[in-house]
Amino acid sequence: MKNYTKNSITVLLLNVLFFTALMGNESLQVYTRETVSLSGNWNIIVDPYENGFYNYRWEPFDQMENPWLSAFFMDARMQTSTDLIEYNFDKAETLFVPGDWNTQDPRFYYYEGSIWYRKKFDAPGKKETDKVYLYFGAVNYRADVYLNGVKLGVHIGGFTPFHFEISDLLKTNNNSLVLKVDNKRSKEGVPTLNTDWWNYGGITRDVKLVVLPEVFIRDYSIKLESAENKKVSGSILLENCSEGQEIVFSVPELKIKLKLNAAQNGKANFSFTAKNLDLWSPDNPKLYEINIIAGEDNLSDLVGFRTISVKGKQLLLNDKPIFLKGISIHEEFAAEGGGRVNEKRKAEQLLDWALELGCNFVRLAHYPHNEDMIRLADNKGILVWSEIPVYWTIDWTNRETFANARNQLTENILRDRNRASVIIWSVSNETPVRPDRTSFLTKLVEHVHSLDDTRLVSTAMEKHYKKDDPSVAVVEDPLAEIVDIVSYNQYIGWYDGLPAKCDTTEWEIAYEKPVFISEFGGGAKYGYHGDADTRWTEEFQEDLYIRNLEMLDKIDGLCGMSPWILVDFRSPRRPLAEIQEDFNRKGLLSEKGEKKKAYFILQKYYNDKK
Ligand code: GCB
Repeated sequence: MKNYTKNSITVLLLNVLFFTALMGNESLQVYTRETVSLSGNWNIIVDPYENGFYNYRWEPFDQMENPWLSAFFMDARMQTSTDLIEYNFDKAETLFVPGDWNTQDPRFYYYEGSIWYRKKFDAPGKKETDKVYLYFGAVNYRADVYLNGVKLGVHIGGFTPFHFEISDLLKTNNNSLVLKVDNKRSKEGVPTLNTDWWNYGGITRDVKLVVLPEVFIRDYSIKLESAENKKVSGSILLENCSEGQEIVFSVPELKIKLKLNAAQNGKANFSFTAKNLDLWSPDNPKLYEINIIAGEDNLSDLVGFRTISVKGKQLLLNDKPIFLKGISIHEEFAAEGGGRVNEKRKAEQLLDWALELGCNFVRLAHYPHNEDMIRLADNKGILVWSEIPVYWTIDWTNRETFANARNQLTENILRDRNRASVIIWSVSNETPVRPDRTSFLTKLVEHVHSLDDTRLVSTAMEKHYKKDDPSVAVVEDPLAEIVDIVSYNQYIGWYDGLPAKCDTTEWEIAYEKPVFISEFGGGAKYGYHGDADTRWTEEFQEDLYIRNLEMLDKIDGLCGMSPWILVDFRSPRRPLAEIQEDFNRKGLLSEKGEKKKAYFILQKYYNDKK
């Protein structure tokens, strides 16, 4: 390896200083702030062998005191005609950010591995004392992030936001931001090796620069404590402030204006009662502007106030029973050939399809969706089930896997805990009933309670049959004891018998809790017609919906459902030629948005439902 150009620049010593193994997370509220977007074309280098990351002894360059210029994060260029540097971002091809790589170039359709991204940018206008943060909406799956050759850190998990403070590393011009993005699946990952959705890689959500004054509002939380008393409480968290820092919190429409003082840890709690508070609900998605001012910083947001609770087998929104007319949704928009939703208009189209179906609820499967989706749900009055990708067969006894799942849950909750639309945090989907899994998930449920005591916790479980009577379906899962609503997926008529089996199946759910059907469904290819006995026809799916709805309606305590699924979605598990062609066909709409017959069955059921 003598040929390699070595570099001894000392700035790299800083790598050790700035390196953080897995991002810890303090949240940063960014969505409503003025930011500088780094969207656009980024130069990329495809690196299946991770050549830009490891030397030929497989030692990571970024842990060496003097990494060679061959480390891609150095973003180096040949200076003399004899230099040997075997990459050049300036001349490299580009990909659009935000966006998955799979649908931007046919070469990357099935790609799982590393791609390096590089963006050059000038520092945004700022005062000497200002703080600059670099914010990522999501990168799937692992992101190693470098600025001007210095490692900022690593983030693991493909669907939640993370950020770095970069004030001290920023140059006035020509900053080099480099990411190694790796979407390789692994046994110990969350999700693990096996999923039923496309493993879209890349910088899939927005990248933003945020300039903040030295003392700034990092985060806040707000909640309606009681629908009856209309009492609201919350807290505000400042960064870099001294004890006693003044904060003004106001809700102009309610004529609420509170003067607060931060404690030593930067926190200030508040509460108020507003007898004239108009509660948020699907029928009345009322949002109030709130303003927080602290020193030179101010943060505004739109917030709805509602409660969600259970009483016996009843689900109550603002103390009144509600039936969740739901549908499951993947964060994908393939209508125009794309994959992951990377624009607000696409998120909005998905929600508008759900509204047209008659829904007041969406299950955002199987991972946190983009923030636009949640904000739009707030605006449109759609209730939300929010989930992390603890799916099927996680490595239950691995401590890192647990830390990773817990971290994704934290990041999800801290991003969305002020959104009225979100009523359920789900910790997993279809996991096997065994002690190591139950202890893993119990700890996650406890973690949710510690972060947010205002919402329900659930998980999508599975059904079983009574041992002595196979015509009676039951849920036997210790997890059902600790979640707030008993939710489960069931596929009678598709994986379990044919649709007629619904007619002879009865349900006995032994728990004194509301019952929610988190999935049911079957596949149909749009435009493929035949009789109801022919699998993949629209008629088969239509019949399956008719019989399932009739069966499910008889369940004692049924509080709603989110059939599987709104739109056909890509999955590597679905290769059947002429029918699937890489799409799971259980959508009520084709990937282009064409309505199948079953769509109208569910629409009528929801429209008739009180
Ligand atoms: C399930 C999973 C979902 C799959 C679906 C299917 O139970 O929760 O992720 O896509 O079944 O189509 O098999």
